[in-house]
Amino acid sequence: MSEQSPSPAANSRPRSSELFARAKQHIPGGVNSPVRAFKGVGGDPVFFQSASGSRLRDVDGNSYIDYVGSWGPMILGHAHPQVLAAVSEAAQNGCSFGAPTEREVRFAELLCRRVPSMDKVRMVSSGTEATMSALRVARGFTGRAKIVKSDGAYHGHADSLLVAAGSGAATLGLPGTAGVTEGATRDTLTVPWNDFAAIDRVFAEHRTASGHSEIAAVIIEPVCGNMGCVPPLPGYLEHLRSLTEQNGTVFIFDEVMTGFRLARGGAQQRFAIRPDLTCLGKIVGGGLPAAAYGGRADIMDKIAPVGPVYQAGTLSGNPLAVAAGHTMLELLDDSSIYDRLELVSTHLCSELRRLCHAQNIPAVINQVGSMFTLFFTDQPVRSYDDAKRSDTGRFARFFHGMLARGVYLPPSQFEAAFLSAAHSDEDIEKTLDAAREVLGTL
Ligand code: HOZ
Repeated sequence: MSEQSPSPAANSRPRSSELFARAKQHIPGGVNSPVRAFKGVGGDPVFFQSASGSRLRDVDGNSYIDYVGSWGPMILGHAHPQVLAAVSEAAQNGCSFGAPTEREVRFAELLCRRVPSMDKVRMVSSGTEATMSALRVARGFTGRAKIVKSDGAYHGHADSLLVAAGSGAATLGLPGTAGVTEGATRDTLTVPWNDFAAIDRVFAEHRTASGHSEIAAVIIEPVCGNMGCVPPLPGYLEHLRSLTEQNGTVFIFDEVMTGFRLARGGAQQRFAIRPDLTCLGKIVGGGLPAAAYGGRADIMDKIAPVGPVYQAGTLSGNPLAVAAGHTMLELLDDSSIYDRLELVSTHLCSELRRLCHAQNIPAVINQVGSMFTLFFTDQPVRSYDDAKRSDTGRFARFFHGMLARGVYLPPSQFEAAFLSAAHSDEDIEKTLDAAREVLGTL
């Protein structure tokens, strides 16, 4: 694939627009997942043809430096040759057995070595399944019903979690979701992210007559990525850990985005906090549909067929997905990858900050490792309410200016951008050149 970025004038997308019109005839909204429809920024989505390293190529022949990375999995860049080879080798032996394989055993061993809090792990096919199942086992283990999530956090689209949800629900401004019954969300409690007093209050308010907590689980994204990137305040994760421990509540890290991205062992390694259960997705499948949940053996042993909590899946532990994920995690064993990701992301974000400042454009750039978001606001962004106060119209103009200059950012203010190991210094300089021009027009 050519590494040439097209000039703005050349970056038109008639074929994408034609495909979008056709797609809308037979696919709801023309897309298979809502954020992709560009409702958050306006205009027609880009239809892609191929990808390699840090670059995407669309159906009109335009090339883009990619900061979406398939929403997180492509930490090594697109079409990594070793990952492709592993998938094609696995495919020669059959695409799915619906029965155990040696590959799954080796993968489970690797995951339990790599993720600090993981004694046992169960493979599933999507992040939604991982969080839904983790909550079910937390309820089965504790015998309690209530769960707590943060406003603006997104943990997939299971009914009980579509309350004050981030990601696509935030992009479309949907506070709740039609089709989800009151019964399904009755036991879901929400608190503002990073609000110490609010979580204390929820624990104080939900106790039985004998004083026991009614809360089965607290589920969090240790660094929120679905309201844009919003890190935890110092001490917040520690506070949640000790509160859940005191109350016999299962503490769940949804590391679908942060797992193997923020450190070799995920956010829990980076922040040195041990959750009881961890949900994994995205990188764990190496770009194929795979996810997992795991943690303390005494909790995981409640799952069928050992225990009474039922959970199953025909494609769980799929050999192609496991081959891709295993190869990617082996490649990520090299800590120098994380060192460079940190360095390059920090450089990109501090230069973007400098450019905004030079143009007198109020902006906050939140960054943790290779996850970041630019919010057009003059106030710190520490919660979903803060994120919602940023200038989304300006974000949309910035997004389109960058797109026209060959830089593909997440098409929503409420999604994190991701850097990959394949982004070269030249990619970063081109991105900054584009940003300088676009910011000048805002
Ligand atoms: N909800 C995903 C990111 N937070 C995006 C899904 C997609 O469009 O692929």
